[in-house]
Amino acid sequence: MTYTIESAQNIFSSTQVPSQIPAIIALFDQLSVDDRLALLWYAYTEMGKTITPAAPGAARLQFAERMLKDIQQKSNEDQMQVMRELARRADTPMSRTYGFFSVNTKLAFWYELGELMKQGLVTPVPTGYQMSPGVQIVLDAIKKLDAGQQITVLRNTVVDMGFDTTVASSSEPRAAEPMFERDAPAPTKIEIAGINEPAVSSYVTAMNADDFKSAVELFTTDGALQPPFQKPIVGREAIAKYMREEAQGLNMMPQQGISEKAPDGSKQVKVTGVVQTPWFGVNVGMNISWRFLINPEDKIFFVAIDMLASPQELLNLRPTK
Ligand code: ECH
Repeated sequence: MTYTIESAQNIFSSTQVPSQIPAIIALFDQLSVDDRLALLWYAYTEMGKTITPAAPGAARLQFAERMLKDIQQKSNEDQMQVMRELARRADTPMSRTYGFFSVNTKLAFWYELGELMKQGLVTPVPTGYQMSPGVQIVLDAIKKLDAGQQITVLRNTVVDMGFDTTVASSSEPRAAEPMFERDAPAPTKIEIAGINEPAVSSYVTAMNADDFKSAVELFTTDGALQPPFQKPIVGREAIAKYMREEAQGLNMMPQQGISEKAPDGSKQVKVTGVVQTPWFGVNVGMNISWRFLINPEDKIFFVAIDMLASPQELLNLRPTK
């Protein structure tokens, strides 16, 4: 059997329940810039009643520090202006700088601004701001999501802000990613009910140890990893770079799975379980699935990571035919 990344993207697709997250982000994108910023402030303060992210620490802020200082020195109106430029992805020096930040630096930047807002040093909403009805609709939709999905919505909106540097010339190098330090060891004993696949258990063990070198060696050289709501990242080098930037400090707790063998010896494996991000630690468990396509030589050709629509979906492990 020959498989392509395109065909691999569709494995177990009949067992997938569409996530509400893209629809909510689409509604969010239709709001005005001021409404978008206000909505994020309301959603974040509302969420803060039950969960708050871990303070990012000085190392993580080194790339954002200059910009945060500049913003603090501005008038309230000018502070709002910078935030509006970020939210509408404008081509301005600050919005470009932000665009080159890694995902975690973007999150750390907003975390810090959020703290300054709580202290009254940066203004969260423009003076005289009137909320449009659309804000309430999106806010209500976000409130209905579980915590794992709520932080995904926040994360995705933060990632989308700033000038889109993928279209910019790459003369400015993307900021290197400072490490997330684990404060507690990740789970080491990996037992997945219904699954006995060395490639899968080795993958989870390596990821939980932040051993990305070993993790990528489990992939074929043309293998791909597809993060939630993203296109596949192809090739070991690109996957390793992505993992160093975005997978540090994750706790992966796969619970159960289903494996189907094809006549050529390749296997399709779907595993469901819970992942914790170092931003929220044990306080937020994200229900996810991994869909693996493993070749006859036990190498990972493709893995897609999907956010599940509900905890019930963890047990949704029907065979594909
Ligand atoms: C304020 C108002 C103005 C506007 C803004 C504000 C601040 C917002 C802030 C938001 C902070 C949000 C945070 C969100 C963190 C989310 C983290 C998530 C992580 C998910 C990771 C997953 C990993 C999956 C993977 C697996 C693999 O096997 C391979 C790798 C990988 C309020 C100021 C904006 C401060 C901190 C959702 C699912 C399992 C694909 C990585």
